[in-house]
Amino acid sequence: FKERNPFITFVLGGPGSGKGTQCQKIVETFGFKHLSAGELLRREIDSNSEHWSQMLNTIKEGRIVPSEVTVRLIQQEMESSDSNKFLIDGFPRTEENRIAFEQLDLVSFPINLIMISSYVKAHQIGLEPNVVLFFDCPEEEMVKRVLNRNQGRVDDNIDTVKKRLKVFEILNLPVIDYYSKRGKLCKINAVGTEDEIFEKVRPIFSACGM
Ligand code: UP5
Ligand code: MG
Repeated sequence: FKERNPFITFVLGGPGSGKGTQCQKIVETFGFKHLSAGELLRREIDSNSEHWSQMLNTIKEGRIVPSEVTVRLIQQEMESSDSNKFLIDGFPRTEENRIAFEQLDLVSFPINLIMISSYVKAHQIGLEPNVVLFFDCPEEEMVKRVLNRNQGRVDDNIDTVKKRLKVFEILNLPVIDYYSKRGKLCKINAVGTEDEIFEKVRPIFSACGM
């Protein structure tokens, strides 16, 4: 049973700090299932799902979509994956997000999440991450990267980037602080080439026996 423990990594950092880029490398090297909360929300908007226009507005304003929406999407992805190693990229953004995830009701889930549920019960804990990565990047570098990206994201413009940075500082830094106090935070200097940064990421997972 222990062998099947889910290994959950939260990947945090400001807009353009390189979360998605490093997640891809982690997937290639360590074979995790990558779940980008922002990607899941963008997909939801593109499929014209319920409340898509409100979600689009929220993202354009750099604000945070209600926890129940994001948690449901993450939950569905975990549910339909047969992996037990998850990289959750860009989530939790707020203390409220964090608590909503920790309190996930897993009882109604099919087999692989029932495993998580029994693990949670057996260890009398909430659904907590094993590791939290934080890509620490100076603001001017993040702005430069986002504005250079050119992939047509509605939030990649200077006005929205400024708002995203503010929301990151006010709402996400407390989450990062929380995990730092719990000894789960791996803070990585996100300046350098993609490969240089990955060489700081690699030992974290190697040390976990991945
Ligand atoms: N790049 C990457 N690494 C580089 C390096 N070392 N040197 C030079 N360039 C580098 O990288 C950004 C760009 O920089 C790319 O062009 C890359 O090639 C280059 P990327 O890896 O994409 O950075 P990332 O941190 O993933 O940036 P992203 O813009 O995706 O971060 P955000 O956190 O802003 O975006 P996300 O998609 O997570 O969220 C978008 C919005 O969705 C949020 O603002 C919010 O409105 C909403 N949201 C919620 O409401 N709730 C959630 O839980 C999640 C999102
Ligand atoms: Mg991203």
